[in-house]
Amino acid sequence: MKLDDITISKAIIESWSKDLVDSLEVDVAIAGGGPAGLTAAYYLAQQGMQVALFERKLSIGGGMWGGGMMYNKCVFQEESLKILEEFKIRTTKYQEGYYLTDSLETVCNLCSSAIQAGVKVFNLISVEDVMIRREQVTGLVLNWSAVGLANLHVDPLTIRAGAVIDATGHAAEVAKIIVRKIGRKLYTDTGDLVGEQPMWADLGEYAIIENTKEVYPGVYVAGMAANAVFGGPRMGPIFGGMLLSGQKMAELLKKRGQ
Ligand code: 48F
Repeated sequence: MKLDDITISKAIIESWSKDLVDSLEVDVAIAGGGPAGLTAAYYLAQQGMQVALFERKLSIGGGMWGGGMMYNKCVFQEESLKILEEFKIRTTKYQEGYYLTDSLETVCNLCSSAIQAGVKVFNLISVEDVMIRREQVTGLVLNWSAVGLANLHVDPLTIRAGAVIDATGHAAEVAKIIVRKIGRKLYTDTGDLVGEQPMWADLGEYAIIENTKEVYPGVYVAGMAANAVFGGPRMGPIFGGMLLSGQKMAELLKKRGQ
């Protein structure tokens, strides 16, 4: 059969546009496609929720690809083994309590499981603002990452969401936008971002679970963003906390009836 170039273009444009139109009103919108965002997205979709995830970069996976200092291995603790099994990510035991995965396999499996569970992933799109109605975040304001990179003056588009998850990692970008736009009103001691603490894997990994919670009406923080907002330590290339944080987020939103 002869191939028609225009049909190829039409197929892509129509199908992608439909995905975005279908995602203009979702149960949960996630900013950031690192390990925490992908894990939350997967479990939320498994619960039957409509989930859209927006990732600034071309590639999904955030800080996982490079393992530790570009050695592409990730370390996981015992508590995260069940989640790794769920994603069919293979582990090898290094010693009691320490497990290794191939970082590339880890990202690929998290991503493909999320998409196959029904998550709509939009890469190359940045969250640049939030929509607030009556002191509640009700959606995200989006633009092409390329627009920001090229410093172009192009207005964004908006989507509505029952809940927003800030899974933007160290930068905690959604929480930062809220403080910038409406002042120090976060559910932290100062109302502002407390800021992440120096590296301490043991404390950081446990703090991140505790810090995975609502940070402003309608906005929840997961992954490294949770420690950046509430003031927990960073933890480097151990990643169990990110997956456990994503899983906890899905449980929280289920309880909230989102
Ligand atoms: O940084 P990232 O991997 O966050 P995470 O899921 O995991 C943290 C670990 O990778 C590591 C660590 C473990 O010890 O500390 O850093 O919490 O993924 C965050 C993703 O969010 C994207 C960013 O490109 C990255 O892929 N992102 C950041 N800001 C925006 C964004 C934004 N405004 N809009 C869309 N995506």
